[in-house]
Amino acid sequence: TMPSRRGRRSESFRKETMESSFSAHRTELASLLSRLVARGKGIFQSHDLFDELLGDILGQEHRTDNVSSIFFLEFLRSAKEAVVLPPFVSFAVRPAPGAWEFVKINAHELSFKHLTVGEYLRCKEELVDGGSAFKYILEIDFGPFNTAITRSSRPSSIGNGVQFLSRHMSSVMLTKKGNLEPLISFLRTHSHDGHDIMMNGRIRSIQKLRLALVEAEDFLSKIPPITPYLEFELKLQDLGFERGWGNTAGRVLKTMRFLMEILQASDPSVLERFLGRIPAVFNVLIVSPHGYFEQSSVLGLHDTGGQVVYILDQVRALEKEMIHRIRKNGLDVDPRIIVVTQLIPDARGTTCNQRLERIRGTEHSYILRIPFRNENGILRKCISRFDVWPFLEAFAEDASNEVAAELQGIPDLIIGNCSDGNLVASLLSYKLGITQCNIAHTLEKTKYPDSDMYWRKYEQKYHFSSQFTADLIAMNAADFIITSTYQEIAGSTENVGQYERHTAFTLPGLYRVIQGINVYDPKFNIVPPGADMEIYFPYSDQEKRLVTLQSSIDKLLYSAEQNNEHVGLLLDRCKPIIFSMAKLDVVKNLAGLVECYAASPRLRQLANLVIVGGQIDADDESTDREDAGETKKMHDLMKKYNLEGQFRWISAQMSQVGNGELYRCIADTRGVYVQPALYEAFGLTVVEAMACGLPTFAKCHGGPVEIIEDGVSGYHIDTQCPNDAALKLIEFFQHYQKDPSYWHGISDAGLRRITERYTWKKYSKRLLTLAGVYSFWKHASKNDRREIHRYLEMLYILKFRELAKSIPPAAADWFM
Ligand code: UDP
Ligand code: LCN
Repeated sequence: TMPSRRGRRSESFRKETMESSFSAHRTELASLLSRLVARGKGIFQSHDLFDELLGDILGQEHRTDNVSSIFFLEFLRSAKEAVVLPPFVSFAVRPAPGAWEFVKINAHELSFKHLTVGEYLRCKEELVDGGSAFKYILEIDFGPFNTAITRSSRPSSIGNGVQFLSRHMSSVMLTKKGNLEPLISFLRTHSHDGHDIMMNGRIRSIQKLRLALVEAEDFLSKIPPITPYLEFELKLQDLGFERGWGNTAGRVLKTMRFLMEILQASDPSVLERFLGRIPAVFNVLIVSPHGYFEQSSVLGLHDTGGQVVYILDQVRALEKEMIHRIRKNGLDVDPRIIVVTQLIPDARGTTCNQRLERIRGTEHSYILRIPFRNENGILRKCISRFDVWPFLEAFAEDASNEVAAELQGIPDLIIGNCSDGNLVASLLSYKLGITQCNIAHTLEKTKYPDSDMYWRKYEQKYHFSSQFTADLIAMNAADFIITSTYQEIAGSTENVGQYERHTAFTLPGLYRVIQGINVYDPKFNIVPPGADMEIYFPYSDQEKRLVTLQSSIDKLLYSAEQNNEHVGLLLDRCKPIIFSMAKLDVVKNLAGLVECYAASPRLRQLANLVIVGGQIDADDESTDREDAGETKKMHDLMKKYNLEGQFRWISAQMSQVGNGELYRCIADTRGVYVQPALYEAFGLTVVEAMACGLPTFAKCHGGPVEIIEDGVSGYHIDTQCPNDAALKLIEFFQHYQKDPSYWHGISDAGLRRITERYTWKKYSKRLLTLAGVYSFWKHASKNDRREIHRYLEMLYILKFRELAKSIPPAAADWFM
């Protein structure tokens, strides 16, 4: 699914090739265009194009025999979108991830011309406003700011920005004299709590540094490598070095040799290792403003899912790795991690009304809560993630003060989460000058098709104009962005990536984005998370199994009682269970799975279905506008299909430890996990289920595609097409009935996949290395970044603020 190395631009749609290929295929082209035009004005996505129109054209094998035919097919395959304004059809074609071209064809004459991005977006605008709006609309273009680095153009290089950046930095250091200066000044600025680390004032020039390194090397190579730092601290101080190079003579020597190598002839991999090794990060600030954020009773509440789990696991792993590194650097410093989130006075039984909360499993990490406020006072309640925009600026301001007081200093790294967290991170990073990392588990624009073009339609409910503007600002402000998968950045050969969807788009009447982001930007890095192996361990690990929880899990699954926590009944305990767990929102599509199961008599014969998610008896306050509809849908489906005896719906389960055992109990029935989401950027439950040894089925587009190898460590299903999913499940269970070892084969392979790739230890090592490299890059490119920061400031103040202001305030009695 990851695009191959094979030439990217080679198949670019040049005019001559296009002319000859179109004229060789006039009939097909004419038929395609007339069918599109017959549908009238509108916009069509590639799946509509393929499924209904192109299938028969593409199906004809014999056409692939010459160059123009190959080209024609390639054109059709890479057409992702068509805007029909009869008699014209304008196509957005994507020969490779991140590479877009636009062609407008007259359906009658079959004449065509290439369009610029702006012209193509104009066509979309015409669809919306009938061409009546002003011709001159604000165009936003980040392209001109990012010219300093020549980028790779191989799709396979996307998501490995750090490698590319190190190469760029070392070649610059080699070619231009004086370019080592930034490295020296970077090392010299290192301090902690007012004490110098790495170097003191004695080393003023590169010349001096070289000499000092030679002398230190000479000295260190003569003493035993295990000699502790304290024993030679004074000697090194004399030469101009301070603590931070290592805790023993051997380690100091190694770090110094890396630097000597860089000074002589800089090799990118050495530079990356050196920068990842030196102590750069002591204090980390993680920002996650919206929703309930706490440790025991919020999972499965609306807007609250993977992000909370992800951050808590991330903090634990990061703290451990930071302590480890700091000790090895020979420093006696405790790292601190602070997660800032909203303080919610009406906490509804959670701890979200406490200002400070220690994070379990850590020594020095806290949740710090700060209320949302405006001129009416402090907001008492938790509001939807779609409504937070007007509160964020004041939140950032308060956070900067409170964090400074907590830390008695400023953080070295700030990590934003989701659109709102990343915006706050951008404001703080700008104000404090600290390295900014963005994480956006799912960008909303991808979840709601055409939500950019038809933003007005969604505005009242979702305020996407604020959100998309915030996203643009944050992704351009970030020093680096980490994603869980390749798909998140640049999709695949067939599908458009989440960030890629921000390359060019239009919000008609508001502004038009010519270049929002470039997926080849070296700021992108793939760093996949893991699952906590203490909680999600395999069902077969009998000694570790939580026997004490099993009787309550048994009741949860099978008791006859019908209440707030569970409805429906499983009569045949011998059947395997099809299991799924998620928030009950539209995108997670739990109801879709229920319907898929309900509509297949054969599947109902073979297995039971268990769903965990949402509130069964939802009251108005605990659900948001979207979840309420899903709750009703679930109840309706149960009635419509009469699922009694085969289906159990269990409300959201808050205990991770309990859920771990639940996955394993499902595995005991030789069941499976199904992740039916319509769109999934990553899917922590997929990793959890696989880590517990459950064969897992998940969507064939999006993040899970990279986690699961289809047919080997699990299965890809098309969740848009319930029939496909049902058939694959039926096949699996039939296969298993004939050959019980089949289940074990998939289960074992899934488990192996997780332990090889998806662990928090790997994650935190990588993240800290990135923090080192990008901090240096931020330092070295400070002057070049001034222009883009001014541009961002303008976008923030002139656009974002106005948009956020227009969001109707929460009810007045929600304030205190
Ligand atoms: N989860 C849970 N109880 C529930 C629903 C979900 O504990 O009732 C947990 C689940 O185990 C997983 C997280 O919430 O750790 C959901 O993460 P995922 O990435 O699957 O989805 P998200 O909600 O973040 O989109
Ligand atoms: C984190 C996720 O993974 C998304 O699925 C959620 O929608 C988002 O947070 C909002 O809470």
